[in-house]
Amino acid sequence: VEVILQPTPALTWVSTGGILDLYIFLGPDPQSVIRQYLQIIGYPMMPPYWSLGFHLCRWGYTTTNTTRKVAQRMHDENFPMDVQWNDLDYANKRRVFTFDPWRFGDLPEMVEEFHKRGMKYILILDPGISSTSTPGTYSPFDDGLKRDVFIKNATGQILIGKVWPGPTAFPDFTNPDTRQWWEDCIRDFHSKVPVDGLWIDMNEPASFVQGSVEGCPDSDLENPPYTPSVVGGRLNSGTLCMSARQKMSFHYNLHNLYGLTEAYATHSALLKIRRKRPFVLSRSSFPGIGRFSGVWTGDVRSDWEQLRFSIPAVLQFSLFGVPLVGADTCGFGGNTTEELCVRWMQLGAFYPFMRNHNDKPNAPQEPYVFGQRAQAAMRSALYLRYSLLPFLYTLFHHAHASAETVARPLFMEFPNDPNSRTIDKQFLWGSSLLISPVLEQGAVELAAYLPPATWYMFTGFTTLWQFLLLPAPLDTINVHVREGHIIPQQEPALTTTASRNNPFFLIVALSAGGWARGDLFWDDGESVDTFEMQNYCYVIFTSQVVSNPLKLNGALDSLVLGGLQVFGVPSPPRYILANGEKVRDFTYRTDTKVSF
Ligand code: MIG
Repeated sequence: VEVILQPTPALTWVSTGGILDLYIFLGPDPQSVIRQYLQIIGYPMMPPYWSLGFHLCRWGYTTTNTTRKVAQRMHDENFPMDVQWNDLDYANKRRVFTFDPWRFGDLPEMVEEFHKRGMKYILILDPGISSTSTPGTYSPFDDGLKRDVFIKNATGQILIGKVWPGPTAFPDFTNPDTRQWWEDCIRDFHSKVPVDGLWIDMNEPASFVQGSVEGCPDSDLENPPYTPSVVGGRLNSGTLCMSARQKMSFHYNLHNLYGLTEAYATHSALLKIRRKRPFVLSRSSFPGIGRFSGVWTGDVRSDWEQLRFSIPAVLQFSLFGVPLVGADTCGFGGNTTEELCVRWMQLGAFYPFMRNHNDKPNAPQEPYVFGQRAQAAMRSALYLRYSLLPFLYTLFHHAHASAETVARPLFMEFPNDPNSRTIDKQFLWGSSLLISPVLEQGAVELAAYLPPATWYMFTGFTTLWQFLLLPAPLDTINVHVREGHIIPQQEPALTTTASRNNPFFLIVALSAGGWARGDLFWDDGESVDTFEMQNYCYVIFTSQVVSNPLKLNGALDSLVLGGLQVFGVPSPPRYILANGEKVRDFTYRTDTKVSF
């Protein structure tokens, strides 16, 4: 079905037949619509805590030593980073489940080194399995043949397309035998290279030839009575023949499910092999994929327009039940500029998933390649993100448990405010943090909108509901806290492995009535189903009382509250008590009404 949104406003539906089920979610409010939708397609998975840290990748880290040096430079220059990635460079002749014996011969050792330093490692998997290696030398194909896991063409032979390794067969993930074979391939590889997650690319599925190396038969499935305006003009352009056969049906019926079925197989495999919360990142997506995977927005260009478009892209995936989403910071295609990269790292610090990734021919864009001023701006954006990770993680818990959104459009939170409806240059984290990034080249101030509430800057200064100009020099991303909310933070560190042991801090943003509320979900960050198995802590903070933990399983042991700031205290407090004792060490500022 093709659905076209008309300006009238109206929807045009074009279908060439089949059964059409329509679901209508009545809300009444936007958050309820999303929950009703996710009740059908599934609530999102809980991501591992480390996956909310910073990820660094590029196509073109051509050896283990180059890759090591990148991570080392990040560390030496004090940039927080949890995960080092490799693109196709690692693979032997670009074949998945192998690694290049010369350039990546010590890949297993490199991964162990990262692990020792509290970091994680991820690499790319393409679905295409090379079909032209000498028999007996590439077991994913040999074994796949034996187990009959590949998609067939209309006459029943294995369909061969072309991707990075040359001619390739495509696993049929609708076949349970394929999922078992895929798990075995991942298990075997993981026993040598203990990856922490997998990046599944090219899973539209993409192919460099039309349909197959032999083309496609002339049939109704390849040439239906109506073809929507797809890239290349034909349904089989840049992908497989529509008449290809999968276990469940023709590829025509399953094409859009390829990424979803691969994400499901990859998630299940990682779960069985690692027995920890899986991390999968997929390029192709379909409703329901948020149960298994995060998504990135593909090959964005390094330009200001794509920076701007990334906000609606991220917000849409929030609505689709894929809260773990982001665009490649600084842009993937083409050379970035220092200013663009700073602004993109600042915005990226508020993507739920934050990865800097770059295409092979381009100038480098790791934070440390830029001038000191740009580096300082990126470093502070990363530290800000890391300090807010307990809050972000708690939002992910609410997404997982109650279908709330993490990155949230303003209209969801302020459905009755007409101004909020059209805003796509700002967004919220949950209901309480408003992010107003710079999206224009050369800008040092920003026309922003504050929806109906009192908003606090991190300095404690307040602003009210209005359109306004915010100062935004290169080192600044504007973030406001909404009155009535308490934000849990933690002292940042260079990895989440380290930051998770640091003291917590609270920002208490009082409402005019003098109240505020917030919460913290905390667990070991990587065990499976901690919420479902009641293996977590949940603390509610209110402006009057920090509650005893509602649920306590030991994960909070040895964690300390290092301090708190209260915004909006109308007059200087006479004294402050902590556990019944007077606190000596506090200050009050008359200008900002901040007490800490
Ligand atoms: O045809 O693996 O979107 O992130 O770096 C390009 C190489 C294949 C596309 C992905 C991009 C990745 C690249 N891949």
